[in-house]
Amino acid sequence: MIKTALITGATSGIGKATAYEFAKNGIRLILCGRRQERLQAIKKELETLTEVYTLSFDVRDNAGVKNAIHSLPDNFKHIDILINNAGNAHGLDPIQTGSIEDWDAMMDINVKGLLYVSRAIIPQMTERKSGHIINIGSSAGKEVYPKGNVYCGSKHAVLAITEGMRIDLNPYGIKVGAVNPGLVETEFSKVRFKGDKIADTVYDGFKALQAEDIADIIYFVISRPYHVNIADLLVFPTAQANSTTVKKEL
Ligand code: NDP
Ligand code: 8X3
Repeated sequence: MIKTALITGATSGIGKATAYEFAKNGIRLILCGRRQERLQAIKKELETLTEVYTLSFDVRDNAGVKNAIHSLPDNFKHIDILINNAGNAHGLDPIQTGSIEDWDAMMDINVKGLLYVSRAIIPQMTERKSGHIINIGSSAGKEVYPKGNVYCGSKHAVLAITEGMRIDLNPYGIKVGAVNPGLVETEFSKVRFKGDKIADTVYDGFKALQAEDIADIIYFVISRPYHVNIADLLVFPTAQANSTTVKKEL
């Protein structure tokens, strides 16, 4: 039977690459993000491969999230796979000078947004006693690095919430896991550094992970047999040993 996946943050980077990978494999798609034009363009490209529906909402807006999920047409209402991917780092500052606006964005999007989307979808999974949820964490959810404070906090929260989901949803046979990448070359650094030119140098001197590498892994995770749940996966580019050790050739 054809499965349906809802991907948040599908307008760019890891979410977009996952949409392409899933489409190649015939998975019906619900693509989410704030940038409507991008969603439409991706839908147009992928519609030759699979059925695609787009939902434009900000994950920070719980009412908007609920309305969007509620508005799904019948043929997209049954969600088998949820990829909680929307998120970003905002800023890289020591705690004493950090921006409250950046902190709010990271906690509201990476943590609360993930919760809002999950809360809107999980009840249909518990009712059917089936489903698969993948939360995109980060190596920043496993170790804290200088000036990473609140972003690392948000991703540590994602890991704790993933574990909590896995425990609570265990009686329902729902799979829950986290995929935690190190450095991936996406629009992530442009958002983190707000377009500052330092954003263009983050991936210089080494081969960073590409969004497609993570999409491959996500497809691998969702295509295992039912009895296999990849609960927690950490992936670095070969040049990276941990958050602060990256072999660069400049
Ligand atoms: P991108 O900046 O390329 O993509 C981020 C996606 O999140 C966009 O599609 C964006 O869509 C969406 N998004 C951001 N804020 C909101 C919001 N308020 N409401 C709805 N959607 C939102 O970054 P990545 O692909 O790299 O990041 C994806 C995930 O991977 C994030 O959770 C990130 O923390 C994680 N990650 C990234 C790593 C990296 O090095 N790049 C490493 C480890 C983890 P739109 O703006 O259209 O709403
Ligand atoms: C993204 C990886 O090292 O920029 O989550 O925090 S890092």
